Amino acid sequence: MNSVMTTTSAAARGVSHNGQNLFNALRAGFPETLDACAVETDQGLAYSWRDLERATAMMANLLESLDLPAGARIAVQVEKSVEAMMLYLATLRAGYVFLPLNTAYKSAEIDYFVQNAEPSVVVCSAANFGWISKIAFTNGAQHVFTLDDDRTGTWLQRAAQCSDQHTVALREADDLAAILYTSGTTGRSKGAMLSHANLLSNAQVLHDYWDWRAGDVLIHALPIFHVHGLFVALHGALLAGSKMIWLAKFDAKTVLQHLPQATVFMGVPTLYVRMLAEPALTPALTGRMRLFVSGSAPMLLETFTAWRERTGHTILERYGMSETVMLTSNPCRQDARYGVHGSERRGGTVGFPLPGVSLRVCDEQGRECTAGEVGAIEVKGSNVFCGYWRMPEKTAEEFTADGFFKTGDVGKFDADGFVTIVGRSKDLIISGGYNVYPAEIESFLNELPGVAESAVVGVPHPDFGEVGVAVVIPRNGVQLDAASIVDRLKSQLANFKIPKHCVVAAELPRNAMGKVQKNVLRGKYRDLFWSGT
Ligand code: MCA
Ligand code: AMP
Repeated sequence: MNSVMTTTSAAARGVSHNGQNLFNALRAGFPETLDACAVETDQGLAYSWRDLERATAMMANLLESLDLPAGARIAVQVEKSVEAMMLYLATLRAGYVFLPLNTAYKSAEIDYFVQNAEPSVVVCSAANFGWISKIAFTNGAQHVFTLDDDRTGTWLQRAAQCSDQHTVALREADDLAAILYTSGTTGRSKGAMLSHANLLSNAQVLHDYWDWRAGDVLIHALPIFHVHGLFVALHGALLAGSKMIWLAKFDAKTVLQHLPQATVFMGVPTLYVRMLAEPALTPALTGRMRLFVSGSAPMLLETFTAWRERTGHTILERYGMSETVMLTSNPCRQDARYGVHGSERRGGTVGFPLPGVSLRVCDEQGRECTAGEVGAIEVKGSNVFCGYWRMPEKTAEEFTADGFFKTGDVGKFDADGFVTIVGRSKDLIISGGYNVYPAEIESFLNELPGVAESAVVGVPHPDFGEVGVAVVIPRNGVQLDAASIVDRLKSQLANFKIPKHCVVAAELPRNAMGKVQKNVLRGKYRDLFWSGT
């Protein structure tokens, strides 16, 4: 274990890599001593850097043996495991496009993603093979494999027969590395296309900005089907040649047990709220830690303050999106661009634009706001995605004439340069770090028999930060039952999207223009779970 602490990464030693394939850059971060421990799991397994190198080579050879078309998508809906992470790296290595899918998605959701992305290969759990393979083959996939979190499945059986020598596929900077589906405020989900250069440039900026080093040990407790766990956390550790303590699922007590061996932790605010609820959280546990990162959802100032009081550590909050990876960050060490404030982590803000990211706040006329003025956040940089998969019109709509991406977030700069997000122009609920789009839930609700219309709004929640409340209006003469409506939704949608409360009402509040007044509903239900804000 200690050997990892004493090795220097190849990236740190300035070892160069060929081509633009992100995998090459990540592999250049592996330490010289490949036998050192790269990943230790909560199941008691240990993987060396050599294991990562060999297994990704075998899996990449398997992908290449399938004779897939250039740019083939590899869609993956599996439980978190080191092998699932290797499958992601192998997809990069072989030069194909990784398409991760939340394990909570149900058949209607998977059906849409597979129809839209047309993956050549689908990898799923053995338990879901029946229905997923049907969807996959119906939509033209050539191969469906299984992979489970106990190191079983046809994917591993086949990979075990492949050579562990593999030449990394040459890729151009603009070639796609991944597609991440993000829901739309209207219509269906959009696939955000991220290139090797998008991901690599952001990973390198974060490597420097967060002062990653070979001696770091990351507690990896996030899912690996979204940006935070798959890119921000994983790329950070790999580029630095840092060991990961790999937790299959977040559990506050388990994280606390591992804190004394770790130096870096990343989480959404809910994870910090849950750890604060543990009496065992004391400064003694966090003595070796150097960095706690929070993002994906707004962190309440009271959580930020409570964490500092309980542990002596100041959480670093940062802000990003699937379309852009990371955009802003509070500083880890001195940021020379911001003078006396350049080393301050300011609670309630998401910090400064990262080096290489142009971020502006604009009013409705498109003029740049001055410090303190609230407006739309727009961004530009090598981290900004290549567009939405097969949606050129939608892509064009989301960019300004001068090439800035419209984030849909509303915010401001303060006089010292810190960015604060004050709201969203997009109708979005962020619940425990997962995005829930009211329009999607409403469209499912409106399809149910007897439903005339519906509205879904987000309200404060002590654990998830925000949760959905559904207000459903029956058709004339129909009796609706809220509990059975929720049951119907549960059979069709991922569990985190299910409104935590459902009300059957006579009508929706509307303004003079006939538009539903969601702010009135938010006000009405805001104390339903929590009156703490
Ligand atoms: C679970 N449940 C939820 C959520 N998670 N409800 C609302 N919101 C959620 N996030 C519900 C389930 O539906 C279930 O309800 C019950 O809680 C227990 O489910 P379970 O899976 O056991 O929950 P858990 O293990 O306690 O999960 C909570 C969690 C998880 C650990 C906070 O949601 C999580 O890992 N969140 C992190 C998401 C993340 O990585 N986001 C990054 C996105 P029932 O029993 O009624 O069925 S990347 C991003 O946003 C950008 C780019 C960025 O900036 O990073
Ligand atoms: P996603 O669609 O999962 O990429 O979610 C991106 C959205 O998450 C952003 O547009 C923001 O609204 C939100 N977000 C991410 N990080 C933060 C943060 N630190 N504070 C507030 N909102 C955030």
